[in-house]
Amino acid sequence: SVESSIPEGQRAAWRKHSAQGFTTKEQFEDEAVRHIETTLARSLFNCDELAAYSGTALAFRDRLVIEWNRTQQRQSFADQKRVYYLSLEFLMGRAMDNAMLNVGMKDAARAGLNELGFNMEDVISQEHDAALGNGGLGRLAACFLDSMATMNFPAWGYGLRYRYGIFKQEIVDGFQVEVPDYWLDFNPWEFPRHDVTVDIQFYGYVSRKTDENGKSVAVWEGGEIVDAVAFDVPIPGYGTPTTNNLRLWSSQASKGEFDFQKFNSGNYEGSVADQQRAETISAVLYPNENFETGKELRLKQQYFWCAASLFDIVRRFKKGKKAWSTFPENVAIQLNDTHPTLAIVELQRILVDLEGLGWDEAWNIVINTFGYTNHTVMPEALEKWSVPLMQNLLPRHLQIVYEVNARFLQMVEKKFPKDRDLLTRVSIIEETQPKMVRMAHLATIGSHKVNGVAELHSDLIRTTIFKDFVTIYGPDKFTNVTNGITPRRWLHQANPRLSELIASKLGGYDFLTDLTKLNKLETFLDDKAFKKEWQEIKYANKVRLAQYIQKTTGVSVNPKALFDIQVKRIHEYKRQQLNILGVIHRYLTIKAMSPEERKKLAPRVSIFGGKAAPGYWMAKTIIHLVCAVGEVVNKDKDVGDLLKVVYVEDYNVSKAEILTPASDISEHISTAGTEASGTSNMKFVLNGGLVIGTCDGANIEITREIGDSNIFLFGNLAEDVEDLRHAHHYGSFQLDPDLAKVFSAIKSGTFGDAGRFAALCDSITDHGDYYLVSDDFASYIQTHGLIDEAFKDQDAWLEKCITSVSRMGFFSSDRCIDQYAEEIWNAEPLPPDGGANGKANG
Ligand code: IMP
Ligand code: B1N
Repeated sequence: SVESSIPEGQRAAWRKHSAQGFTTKEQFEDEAVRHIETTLARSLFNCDELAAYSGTALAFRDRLVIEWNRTQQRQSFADQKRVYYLSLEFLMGRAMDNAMLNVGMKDAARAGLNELGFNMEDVISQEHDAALGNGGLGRLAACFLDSMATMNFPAWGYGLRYRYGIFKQEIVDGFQVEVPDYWLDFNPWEFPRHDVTVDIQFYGYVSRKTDENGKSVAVWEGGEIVDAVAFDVPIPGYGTPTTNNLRLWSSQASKGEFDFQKFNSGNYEGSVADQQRAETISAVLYPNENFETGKELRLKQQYFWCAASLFDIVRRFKKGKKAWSTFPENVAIQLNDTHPTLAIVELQRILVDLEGLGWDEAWNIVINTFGYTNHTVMPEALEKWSVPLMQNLLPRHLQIVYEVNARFLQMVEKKFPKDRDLLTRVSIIEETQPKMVRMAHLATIGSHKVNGVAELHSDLIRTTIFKDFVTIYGPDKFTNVTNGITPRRWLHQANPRLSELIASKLGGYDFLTDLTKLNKLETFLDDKAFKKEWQEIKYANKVRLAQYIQKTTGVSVNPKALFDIQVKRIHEYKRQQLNILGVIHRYLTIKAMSPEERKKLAPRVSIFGGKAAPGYWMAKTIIHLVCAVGEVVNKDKDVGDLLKVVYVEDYNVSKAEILTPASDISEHISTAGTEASGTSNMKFVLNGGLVIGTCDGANIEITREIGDSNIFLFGNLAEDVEDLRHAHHYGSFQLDPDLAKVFSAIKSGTFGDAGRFAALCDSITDHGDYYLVSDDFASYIQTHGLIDEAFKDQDAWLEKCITSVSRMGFFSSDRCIDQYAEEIWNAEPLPPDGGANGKANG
C-alpha cells in the first residue's frame, strides 16, 4: 500500500529540499516576517496586531504541517487499527496558543514577537475562536482529539465545516441578541483538499436489479448529488511530534451536476440557486443543546457528513487490500451521541449494495466497528426522525432500517416469546402518527458497546431509556466512561502561573501528561511560601477577570470579594433560575440588615454567562432576569461591594480560559439526574476553585475523589425526583417561604416590569415546578451560608483548594482515551520513532 508518485531516483532530491520549519527564535522571526511580507503582502509600515497574529500563525502552521505529513505517512505505513471519532460538533476554541505550547516554541515566539514590537498576549487574542459546537458535547470532542494526539493514537476526527459556528451573543438592554459568527475570513488552521471530494446522493428511488451472478441487488437512483469537499485541521499532540487530523466536510454544488440545460435555456439564476442550495447543507451549526427539532436540513447535514466520512474510511481501508472480515480489526468508529447514527446504516449499505456482502456477514462487521456514546436521558433531546421524511430523503436507508428492525425484533421474539409490549418498546420504529425512527435504539442495536459519560448517568441509562436493551443483550454491552478534560488547555494554557508553580514543586511538567502526579501536591500543605504564592496567583487571576468585567460591562467589582461563577448554556435543567433567585434572596437579606450586620458579611460577585438557544424563550427570560437584577443591585448604595451581579456576554472557549482560573466558587446545580456529566465542574476544581453542586453527573465522582469536606453539596437526590414531581401534580404544592418572598419582590416590580418574569415564576408556582427549584431552595440558601462562613477562614479555604487540585488526576481526558481504547476500541498507540517525549515544552 506504500506508494509514492515520485520515482525512486528523484526521492533524494525531495528529501534534500524537504521543508523543516523553524527551530530557533531567529528562525521564527525569519519565518513570521517572511509570511507577513510575502504571504500577506504587508510590511513594517502596515503591520498591525492582526497581521502579527497572522504571520505568527502561518509560521507555526508550517511546523504543524510538516509533522502532520510525517505522522500521516507513519500511520499509513503501520498496519495498525485506526480510530475515527464522528462528532457533529468540535468546539476547538483558539488554535495558536495550543500549537505554540505543543510544538514547544512559545517562549521563543514570545521573545521574537517582542523584538518585532508586539506583545504575545495581545497577538494571541486576535484569533477568532473556532466555535463549531454548542457546549460540553462539542468541547469534549475537542479534548479527546488533544488527548488522542498526545497519546499517539492513530485517530482522526470527522465533522462538518460550518460556515457559521455558534452565534455571537450580544446583550442589548438586558436581552440576548444573536449575531452570525462568520469565522472563515482568515483561518490558517485548515487545508482545503479539493482532491478529496465525495459525491453525496439525496432523494431518488430504489429499484431491484439482478447482478452478473444472478443475485438481486438494491439500486438507489435519481435524486440529486452534492459534493463533500474535505478541509483538514492539524491536531498537534503535546510533547510528541504526532500530529493527527480533524477532517471537516464542506458542501458544494456537484461539478457534474451543474444544470447546463437550465443554464443554456437562459435560466442562469436558477442554476445559481441550485448552487446555493447545495452550500446550505454545511452553512450553519444548529444552535440547540440538549434539544432536537427534527428539521430536514439537520438530517441532510447528518447524512452528508456520515456518507462522506464512511466513503473516506472505506477508501483508506481498501488501500490495504485486506479481507472485509478484518474491517473491525482495522477500524473503530465512535459515535458522539446519536447524531452520526446514519453511519451505521451507510456502512451496511456500502457492504451489502456496493460490495456484495451477505446481510449477516455485513451486519457483523458493522456491529463490531461501532461504539455509541450517549450524552443525555432527557426526552426532548433524544433524536427521532419522521419516517416519511427519511423515506423521501434517504429511501434506501429507510429500507435498511426496517430490515435491521425486523431481524432484531425476530431475535427478541425468539428470546422473549409473546411479549408484545417489549417488542413495541424496543422497536426502532415508534408507532405514532407519523411513525418515527428512534435513533438511540438504532445506535444501540448497531454498536458493540454503549457508554454513558459519568457513573450516575451510565446507571440511569441502564435503568431507564435502555432498560429493555439490558434485558435483551445482558449488562456487558453497557458501560461507563466518565468524561475528562485536557490538562494542557485547561491548566497549562489557561492558568500558566499555577501550572508553573505546580511544576516547580513536582520537579517538572510530567503532570501534564500524567495528571495523577498532582497527588504529590498534598505533601506541600505546610509549605507557607507555596501557599502564599498559590493565593497570589488566584488573586491575580481574579484581578484579570475584574479588569475584563470592568472593560466589557462597566461594572467594577472588588477582586477581594468571593467570586461565584456559573457559566454554561442557559437551560432550565441547569437551573440558572435557582442561582438568580438565590441572589435576589441575598439582596433582600442585605437590604433588611443593619449596617453592623452588613459589616460581618463577606462581599460577593455573582457572575453569569452562557448562550440561550434562539428559540428557547424561558432561557432568554432567565438571562433577562439576571441582567435586570444586576441593574438594580449594582447601583444600590446600601449594598455597595457586598453584592455585584454581572452577565458576561458571549461566553465561549477563550472566555472560559479567563473565567475558569478566577473562581472561588462555581455553580453546578442541575436538578439531580439531568446533567449527564458536566465538564466545567472539573475545569474549575483543577484551577483551584471550590464547587457548590447537586448530587448529579460527575459532581458525584468529583466528591468521591476530593472528599466530601471539600465540596458544597445540596439538594434532593436523583432517586427522589420522580416522587417529588408526582407529589407536585397530585398533592398540594407548597412554595418555599423564602422563595415566596423573592417572588413578591419580583412581582412588586423591584426589577422592572414584572410581566416579563411572570412565566418564569409561574413555571414554579403554578406549573408543577418540574426542575424542583422550590424543593431545593432552602438547602441551596443554607449551603451558600456555609460558603460565606468557610470563606472567612482563608487558610482553611486554601487548604481545601490545594487538596482538591491534588486529587483531580482522574479527570484527565487522557484517562478517558485510555479507557475507550482498552474497553471499546481495542486500539493501540503508535509512538513516533525513538519514543514519544523527546522535546522540551515551554
Ligand atoms: P489517506 O489515508 O489516503 O487519506 O492519506 C492521508 C495522508 O496520509 C496522506 O496525505 C499522506 O500524507 C499519508 N499517506 C497516505 N498513504 C500513504 C502511503 O501509502 N505512504 C505514505 N504516506 C501515505
Ligand atoms: O454532553 C456533555 C455532558 O458533560 C453534559 O452533561 C451533557 O448535557 C452534554 C443534542 C446535546 N448532552 N447532550 C447534548 C448537544 C447538542 C444536541 O444537538 C444534545 N449535550 C450534552 C459531554 O458529555
